[in-house]
Parts: sequence; C-alpha cells; structure tokens
Amino acid sequence: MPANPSPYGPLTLWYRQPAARWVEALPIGDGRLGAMVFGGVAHERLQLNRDTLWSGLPRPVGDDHAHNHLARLRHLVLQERDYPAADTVAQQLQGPYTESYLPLGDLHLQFGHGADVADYARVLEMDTAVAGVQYDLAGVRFIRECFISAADGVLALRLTADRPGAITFAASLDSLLWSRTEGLARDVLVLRGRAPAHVDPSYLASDHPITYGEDETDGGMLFEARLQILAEGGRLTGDGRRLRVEKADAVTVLLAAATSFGGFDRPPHTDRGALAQVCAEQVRVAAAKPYAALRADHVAEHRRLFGRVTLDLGGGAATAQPTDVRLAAVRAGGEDPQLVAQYFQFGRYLLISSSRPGSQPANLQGIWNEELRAPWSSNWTTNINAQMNYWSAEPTALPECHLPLADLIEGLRVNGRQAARTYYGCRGWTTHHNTDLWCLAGPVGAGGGSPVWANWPMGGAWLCRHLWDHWLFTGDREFLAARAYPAMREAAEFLLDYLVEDGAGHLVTCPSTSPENGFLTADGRRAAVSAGTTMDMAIAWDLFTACGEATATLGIDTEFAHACEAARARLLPARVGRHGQLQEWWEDFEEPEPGHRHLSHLYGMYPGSQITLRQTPELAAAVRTSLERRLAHGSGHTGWSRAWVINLWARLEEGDVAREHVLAMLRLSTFDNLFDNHPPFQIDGNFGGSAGVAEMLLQSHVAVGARAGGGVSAPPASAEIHLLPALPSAWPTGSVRGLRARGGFAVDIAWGGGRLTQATLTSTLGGPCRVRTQRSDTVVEFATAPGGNYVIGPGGVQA
Ligand code: FUC
Repeated sequence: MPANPSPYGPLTLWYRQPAARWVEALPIGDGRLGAMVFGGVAHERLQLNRDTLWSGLPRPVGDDHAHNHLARLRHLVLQERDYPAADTVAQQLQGPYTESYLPLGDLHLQFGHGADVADYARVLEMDTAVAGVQYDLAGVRFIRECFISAADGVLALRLTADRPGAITFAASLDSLLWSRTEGLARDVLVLRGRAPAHVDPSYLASDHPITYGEDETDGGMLFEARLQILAEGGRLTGDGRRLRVEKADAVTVLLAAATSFGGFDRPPHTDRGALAQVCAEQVRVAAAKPYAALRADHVAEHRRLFGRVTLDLGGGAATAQPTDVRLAAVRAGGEDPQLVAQYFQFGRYLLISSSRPGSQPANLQGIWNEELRAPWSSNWTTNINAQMNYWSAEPTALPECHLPLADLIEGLRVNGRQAARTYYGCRGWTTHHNTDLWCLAGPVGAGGGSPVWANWPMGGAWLCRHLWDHWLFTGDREFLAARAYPAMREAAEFLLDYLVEDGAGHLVTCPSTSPENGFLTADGRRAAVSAGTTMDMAIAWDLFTACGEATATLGIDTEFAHACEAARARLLPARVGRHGQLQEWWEDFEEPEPGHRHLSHLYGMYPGSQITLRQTPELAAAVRTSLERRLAHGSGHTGWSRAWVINLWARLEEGDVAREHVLAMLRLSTFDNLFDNHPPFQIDGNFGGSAGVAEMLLQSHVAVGARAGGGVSAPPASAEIHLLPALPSAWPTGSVRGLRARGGFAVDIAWGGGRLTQATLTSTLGGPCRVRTQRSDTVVEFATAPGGNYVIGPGGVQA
C-alpha cells in the first residue's frame, strides 16, 4: 500500500458531501473578495464578501467634555477605593458602538442535477488555494473549481465535464442588503446595492437595529458585483434577472465586486458609474486572459507566500480519510498529528486569503461573514482578538500579510488622537476595545456598556507591539523609521500622560480594567474598574521598552527615550497573589469567574516576553499557577482562549501539555471546515492555534538592551532562538521548514526520536545569532553574514 493512498495530498481538506451549513463550506479569498463555497449538486451557493463593505459612515469621536469625569473617577478609585461607583462614572466616558461588517450577497448556480451522483468529492487545496467539486452523474464526470485571484482581483469558477455539451445551469445573484440584480447582456449580470447607514451590534437589544438612509446620497456605502459568463459551446441567454447556460462544453464564470468606500475619514462616494467602471474593468481584463493563465497566475501568487513553510509531524496515511471523518475520530479520542499539521497550515492559508497588502486586516471572521448582524459586528476587537489574528504572521513567514494591520493602526492613530484628548485630556493616541472600518477609537457602550469591556484605553499601545515585532522579524528599517516608531512614540506619549501616581511611588493606569474580567470587592460586590492592572502595566512596559530600543537603533529622540525609561522604572511591578498566581489586579481581588476565558494578566509571558522561564522564574511560576487555576475552572472554552493557552504552555516549555490543548482545540473548538467555533465562528482561534504550533517548535526572544551596535545599519537586537522548546513526546519525528525568528532568521528543523537531528538557520540580515536547543542550558553564539546558512546538529554548530 502506498504511504499516502489518499487521492489528495497532505495540504487538501476534502469531504464526501456538500456543505449543509455555512461552517462546513470552504473559504477562498484574496484579502479583498471572499467566498464560502458550498459545493452543492443541484444548487451551488457561493456566499460572497468584500472587505470594505461595512455599515455606517465616519463619525465624531464622542462628547468633547467626557474627560471632565476623569478626575472624579480617579478619586473614587485611588482615594476612596469605591470600585462599583467608579464603574458607574466610567460609563460617562463612553461613545457610540462600532459599525458592522456586512455580507455582500450570494452567487447561485442551479443545475438540473439530482442527488443520485456517485464519487462525489469536495476539496480545498491549500497550496493552490483552489476549491472544487467533482462527481459522476449518468455516466458524466462533472468538475467545478474556483478561486479568487490576488493577481487579477476576481473570482473565477470553471465548469467542465468529460462529455461535450453536458453543462447546463442558471446563474443568479442576490443579497440581504438593499439591492437589485440586472442582466446587462446575455452574459453579464450586475448586483447593485447599498449598505445600511447604521447597524447595531448583535448583543444590543434594539427595535430598529438596521437603518438605511433615505436615498443613495444619504449615508450607507454603495456596492456592486459584476458577473460575466464565458461559455465554450452551447447557448447563453439572459432573462434580465438570471443568466442561463445550455449544453456548453466548458464554462468560466468571473465575478468582481467593489464598494464606494474611499477611506476611514471621508464619506463613501456616491458615483454609481465609477463603481460600475471598476468592476467592468476588472472582469474585462480577466476575461481577456485564457482560463489556464488566470489559474496559473493565481496559483503562482498564492504559492509565493504559502510555499514558504512546510510542516511534517508524520501520520500522512490519515489523509486517505475525508477531513470531517478525521476530525470526528480525533473528537472520539483518536490521534492524528497530520491533522495538526493541516490545521497549522490552514491558519496560514486563511491569513493569506483574508489579509493581503492593501486589503483591510482580517476581522473577527477574517473576510467571511453571511450575517447582517454578525456576532460582535464581525469587527476588529482589539483587547485580544485582532492581535491574535496576527500572532502567526511573522513566525510563519507571512510578514506582508501583517501590513493591513499597520494600515489600520495608521487610521486609528488619527482618530485615536482625538479619543485621547476627548476622553482623557491626554496627548498622543489610543484606541479602545474594538474598532471598525471608520477607525472608531473611543470607548464604545454609549453610556450603558459594561466597563469590563468598554473602558479599556490600552488598544493603541498593544497594537504597537505588532509594528515593533514586524521590525524585529524583518529588519525593515524603513518601516521602523517611517511607520512603526512614529506610531509607537505617540502611543507612548499617551501613556506618559495617562499614568498617575498610585500613592505608593508607582505609576499606574486609571481607569484600568483587565479585559474582560471583573473582580469582587472586599464586601463581595462585582466591579471592573480599578488602577494598574497587570496587563496594563505589562503593555506599558512593552511599549516603553520598544521605544527605548527603537530610538537607540534609529539614533534619534534620546530625550523621549529617557522619559520612557524613567516611567518604565516606576511602573507598578507584577506581583504574586495569595494563590501563588500572577496577581491580575491592583489589589489581590477574588474573581467571580475563576475560569474566565481572557488571560489578560499573562500578557507578559505571551505575547509579551517580559516574563520568561529563565530570566524571571518566580513570575513564570506564577503564570503557571494562574493558568492551571483558570483551566481547572474551565477556561479555554472559546477557541481563541484555547489558542492563548497553547502559546502560554509553549512558552512554559511544556510540550505535552501544549499538545493536549492543541487536541482540545480540534476536539472542542473546530468545525468540519476547520474554522474555529466561537459561535458561530471566530477566526482568531485559527490564527492563534497556528501560532501556538509554531511556538512549540521555535521561539525567539529579544533581550532588553541586547541591541547589536547602533548606527544606521544595525540589525534588530540579536534574539535568543530556541529550537524545539516545547516538542511533545507524541510528535517524536518530524520536520519544519521556513519558520522565522526575531533578528532575521529563517529556520528549518528536523527531529527524530524526540531529539533535534539538524537545524539550518539562514541569516537574512547578518546579525549575531544565539541558539538554544530543547532543554539544554547552553546557548551557542556566532556571527552571521547576510544570506549565510548555519547548520546546527545535536552536537552544536557545524558550519
Ligand atoms: C471579546 C471576547 C469574546 C469575543 C469578542 C469578540 O469580547 O471576550 O469572547 O471573542 O471579544
């Protein structure tokens, strides 16, 4: 029997039946356009999205005098320690809710085919980013495949059969949004619509949750989708609403979509003609290309990114079974390391498909959403979820897919300046726990939201970690100087103003929450707002540290670096609480939900690196205790929470425990299409899960003050690269190729019998290299040249 008897390779998701539910359909996308492919026999549905299709318009930040409540709030916390009263005042510091990410519509293909098909298969090939369906019907083999090409900006769907004249279907477009469909010719169908002027979040009870403007010039962006059919043989007709193909030999369906969004800070345009022109031009260019060229260009562009990393954990024979069957076996307690490798790669596939240079960043659902009022508005939630979406970007070699987040940060910086002034009277910029296409930066809640999520002004500082990390991984100095540092500096400026004395010589944030966990006051009342939560302090520490390193690297702004350094030295330090846990709040409060899904206070260990096993062992032990306590009470019940748990156990170098949670992720939090299930679906768990698997195999930490030299050509500080820090015993043999480490290294690792056999480090920047392997305490240090390869065996560096 061949090692891999599957008709499909290790990078293919496949099924023996069409998707019955949206969370069984297969996602494709190019960052801008997205589709969920159902693969039906009688009826094919492609649910469509466009990244910029959101409700609403740019709007003012909120009440200009909101900061007048700040002094009272701080007095209640710092002097009176009346936290429930502080919560009430915090609601005065709230503005409008975010708008919502919307579904564009559906493309339907109606076939005359019944259910009596044989040899049906539905697949998603991750390495080509092509989804497809094939089956036999009455002796004819039908094949459909589709992809969304980043090279051409269109969706292409190709229908073929092994008998001439066998392809007959009707195509139509519809949408849940106000819209109409029009056949422009016998081969072109256009869907024209507009978005609501406002959509309330799904968790807000509301009599009129969806409101439209009076007409096309009165709020709510316009959108258009244009479909063109190219039929080979047969007959093509249109009845004004549907296009009909009869007895064709082969057919290509092309679709482009656009919105009138023109930037976060201006109303969308109202020029229908211009919109039509954009779609028509995209379809025209694609239609002029032979299908084979369209496909080849798409595959090449996708592989350029996807092909950078391979992962083999063994167990290849499992691919003989369909993905849902394998997942069911894992849910029943089975082992399937190849499915873990597939899950890891699926995260990379999703990032490439939902976040590309120039697109919007991946939101709570990437770009895939079928609901008008999607859970949490399918927005960017910046107290964990949006950040987690990008945890895997750099380690899994997709730095360019990280850039849309940097673009969003630029808009947030503009609106965030006003938010900083309005709500706190501070300089600099910040943003709060969630945002939208219009870069809303103020605290949401409209005066009635719970402060446990609404009143958290640390989003700007946390997002800056992503800019800094992009530099640490890529060494892109231009990015550091022109994009990262200016945003970091201004976010640090906000913190310098926002921090207050705690009365005991330390600087603390106030108001301060630990997203989204409440605490119990001494008299048993529930509250959210206090001062100097552990997460706030860790985020501030991170940002001040990064600013110091950045100014030294760039040779600028020494005075500001001193201010950051002075403030950093006075930050309330992390403390160990009464249970031996890492204390979460200013006081060692008890918590009403000890199994809470958020692990905010553990930020310092992951994604931060202030707490490490070797440099701060007591705090690392406290992180462990916190994690164990949370898990003992049921934490990890959402996919993203589980993903955070995996990354933390990886940092604690507990490979076997980390793997248990990888399995729990597959068992408890994964749909048959491998989407992460935070009902119905939230993509952060997918990305965080991918990052977790990478973190088990490779870690890199930049030590503070370890910057290599200075001056204009200095690479990022040399990182300590840790090979196989958390390799579980259940993955004794395997290899990974192409992971990235901070300091500018591409890393290939092979292992057998649970031990490293060989690693190859490719230095992209020529910085110094420091490597640790598995449980060894020895760190090997050597100089590198740009482009140089360095082989490390069990006995140390070999070349
Ligand atoms: C936070 C989380 C929820 C959800 C939402 C989008 O509120 O606590 O679980 O992920 O963001």
